[in-house]
Amino acid sequence: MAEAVQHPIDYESALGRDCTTLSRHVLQQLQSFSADAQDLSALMSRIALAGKLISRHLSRAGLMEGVLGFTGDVNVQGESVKKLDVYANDVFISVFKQSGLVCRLASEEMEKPYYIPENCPIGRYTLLYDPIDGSSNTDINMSLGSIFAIRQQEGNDLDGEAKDLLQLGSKQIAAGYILYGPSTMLVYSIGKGVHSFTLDPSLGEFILSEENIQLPQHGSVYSVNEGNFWQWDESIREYIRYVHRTEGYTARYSGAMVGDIHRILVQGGVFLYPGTVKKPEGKIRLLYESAPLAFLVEQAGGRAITGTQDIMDVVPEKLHQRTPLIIGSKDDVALVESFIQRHAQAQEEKNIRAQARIPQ
Ligand code: AFP
Repeated sequence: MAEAVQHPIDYESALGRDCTTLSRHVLQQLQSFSADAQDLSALMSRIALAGKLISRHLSRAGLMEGVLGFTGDVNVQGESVKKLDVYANDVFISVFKQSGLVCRLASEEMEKPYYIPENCPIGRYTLLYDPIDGSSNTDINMSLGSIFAIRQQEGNDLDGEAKDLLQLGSKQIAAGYILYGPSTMLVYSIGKGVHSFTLDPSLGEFILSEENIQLPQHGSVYSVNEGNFWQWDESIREYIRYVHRTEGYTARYSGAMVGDIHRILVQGGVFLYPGTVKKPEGKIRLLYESAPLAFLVEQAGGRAITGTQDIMDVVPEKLHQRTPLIIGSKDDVALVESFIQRHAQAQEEKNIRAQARIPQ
């Protein structure tokens, strides 16, 4: 009888991989144990803890009373608040209590920034976050996300207006998202590439899955809510007509941007949420949705624009500001942009002719 072939197990690399936790990864990237590096590692660990708590809650949501559905309140954006929005918002606040790290948090669910007074004498950071991205998916057991960004707090914000947050996306120290899908993943960047981690429930740890993710230059996916077609600018409608009649494009839209962006990060393509007649600035919030995702996607070699400007160059005027968003593979974003530019140019020529009374 033939002897069974022995496959040597490479314990060293298997263990190395299993042991690369998020906090260790941050320190490895910074190649330092300085106070700043320790802070960043601790910040990411707390965000990971929030992700684990929310993930656990979501996985049991259908088994518990009073977890799903609406609270009956309307948030600062005029949207009906879901019970899971409130839960997830509070989770992020609680994990930073007595951390000495984050003095202030700002989220979609809170009109004004939330202060944790005991942290403020030494807490140098602000956490901006969307606790549950894709709320409409909560009651149907579909993928959801959380989006986060960390910025340095500048000054003591004596008037409580958080004006120091009204700055460029390049002021973000770290950004990322947590995807609650078939498995829970955390994807982050501290400005040194984009890295993904998967929650191992048996260990209760996020373990490194992929380092230095590179977004393909082009992908077949376009991700947009086509129900808004007649509310878009003609340039966006022209782009969509183009992908409809061109071979090689396919539509994917989940209702939770984090899931759609994750697909694009891995496989390439473009996500769009343009302005509409009802919402000329679109739906996506700049400080805790567009800017963190733009930071991440640019770090992975992609692009993010409003249509006329890079998202990272937009200076916010207010905390809950919205922006149109076109984000993803460089070539695909450039294609959408070319439709916008061509349309703007044609419009300009038309105006000049009209002013000069030249027949159209
Ligand atoms: P919420 O975070 O308020 O649930 O909004 C989710 C979101 O901003 C984004 O994740 C989705 O892609 C988009 O809204 C879906 O909105 P539409 O239903 O208007 O397409």
